[in-house]
Amino acid sequence: MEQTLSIIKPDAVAKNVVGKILDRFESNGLRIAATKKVQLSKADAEAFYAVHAERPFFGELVEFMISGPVVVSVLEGENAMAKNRDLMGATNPKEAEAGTIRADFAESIDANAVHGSDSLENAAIEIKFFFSDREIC
Ligand code: YYY
Ligand code: MG
Repeated sequence: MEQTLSIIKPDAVAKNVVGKILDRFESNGLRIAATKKVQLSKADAEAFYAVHAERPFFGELVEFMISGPVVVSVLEGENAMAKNRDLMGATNPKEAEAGTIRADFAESIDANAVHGSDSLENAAIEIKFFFSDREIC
């Protein structure tokens, strides 16, 4: 069964909508194979977002991701990676379709509520970044 990584970002954790976001996954056929709340260090966030290291927003992205705890989950189901991206909506919440997580819970392009793996290859790397095999059920 396909797996993907989700992160509920500090803005959404601070707004106390973790349960509402996890419900979007479960209500749309995804299972939560693993989940935990984590406070990322600067080194964690820099390593996780290394692909964006040269982008102009990298410094702000890292500062935002360490501004409070996040909730990381492994989501499992048919087409889990693409399905999660659909449920998330566009990166900029102002462009996100109505009914998506970012349209409903995000404020801005930098504080945009959720992360989701963007390929199966990255999903495998990102899942390993956060979870050991025994944590995924
Ligand atoms: O995969 P996704 O999160 O939808 O967008 P990415 O292009 O991978 O960018 C990662 C992350 O960086 C985005 O969720 C917010 C932040 N960001 C930003 O702050 N400003 C931008 N112009 C683009 C992305
Ligand atoms: Mg991305």
